[in-house]
Amino acid sequence: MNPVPPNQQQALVERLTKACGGAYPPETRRKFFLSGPQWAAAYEGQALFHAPTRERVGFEDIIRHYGEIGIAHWSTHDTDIIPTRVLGTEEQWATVERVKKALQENGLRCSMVTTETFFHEVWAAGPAAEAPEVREYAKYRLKNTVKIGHELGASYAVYWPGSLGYSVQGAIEETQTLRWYAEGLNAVCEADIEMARHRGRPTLKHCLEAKPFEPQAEILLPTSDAMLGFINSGLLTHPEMVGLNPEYLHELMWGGAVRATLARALLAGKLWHFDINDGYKLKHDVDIAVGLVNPLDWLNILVLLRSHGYNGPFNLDYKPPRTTSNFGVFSFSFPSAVDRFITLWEMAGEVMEDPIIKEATEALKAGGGATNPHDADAVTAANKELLTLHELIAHRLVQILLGLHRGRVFSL
Ligand code: GLT
Ligand code: MN
Ligand code: MN
Repeated sequence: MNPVPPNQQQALVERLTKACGGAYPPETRRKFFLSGPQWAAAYEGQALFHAPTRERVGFEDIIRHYGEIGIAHWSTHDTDIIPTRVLGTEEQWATVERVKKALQENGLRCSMVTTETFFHEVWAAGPAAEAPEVREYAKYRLKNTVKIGHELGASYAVYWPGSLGYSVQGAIEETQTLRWYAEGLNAVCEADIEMARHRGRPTLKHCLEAKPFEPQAEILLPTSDAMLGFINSGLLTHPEMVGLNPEYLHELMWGGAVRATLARALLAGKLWHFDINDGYKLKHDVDIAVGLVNPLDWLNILVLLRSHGYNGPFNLDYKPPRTTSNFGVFSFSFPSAVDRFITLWEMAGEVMEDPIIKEATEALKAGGGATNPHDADAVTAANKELLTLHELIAHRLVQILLGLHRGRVFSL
């Protein structure tokens, strides 16, 4: 192939994107409770060892692009849109007005707001540091975010306590730090009750997001399960207002089975918000777009969520790779992430209706029939042949994923 000069590269990407096919129209995409984070689209490709590869993009452009793609909701950190030094000032409210206008003009709604409690140097010792002034400042920041959330019509607030931990042992006392962290959450929940009453709106759903490592070396609430324990520890004055925002990759990072994490959150009635992406077990937070690494796992997860009627947001918390250009972020990366999600969602519906999986599942549940329940050998013999259906179900799921159940074959 001849070299492709720079002025022909976008056209090539567009042509190949079209050739890929499988794109849903924006109207279809809008039917899903998908949200596009401000920070995901604004990510410039930088990392500890990486310089940025993309130019800065502001919220007005991002919201416009999301609108064109058909991503119906938008989420943001306070400092994604408002510099730290002007938080709480008139300038903040002027920016909030601009956000409202952009959302309205492009047919989007703000679903979630989150407080940045990890980037600025004020959080060097975390959001629940020893110094009372840091903790007061944290409370102020949380309340201010919720205020912005109400103003923008959001229903969810997310908290990612990635800086709640330590890098050197013994420097902090864990129980004390967790108590202080709970005080921050209590303050924001109590303030939210007042704000909601004042505005005649429901309180926000306050969702904790876990990540097992990064940026602290050791993290006090590293998993969604740890957070469930924390919510029920008795430290929170309003545990009913606090739930979870698990992130797919964050649960995979510690080696967990994400579907099982979600199942535990569902049973606890705390699966309120879900950050969707992909990546690898026991690696750092690579935030790859949904379905690019573990499509079979994703299919299974969506079967679980669909069968339990999960109706919260699916937040596209991934980072377009640093090899993707500014143009590629909106022309290819976001649309293709959304479309893979929709395809997997529809496949999950097909799995739920599949007559083979249905019959196999029912047969397994029916067992082999009456036998002496105190006799291990008799119980084993009663359903021995049925158990082959476990592997058959797994095979059928892969068939559905690969389209083999519709006659797609190779070299037959
Ligand atoms: C940060 C983190 C994400 C969280 C964001 C919410 S911040 O980008 O890596 O997983 O969802 O605060
Ligand atoms: Mn996340
Ligand atoms: Mn992540």
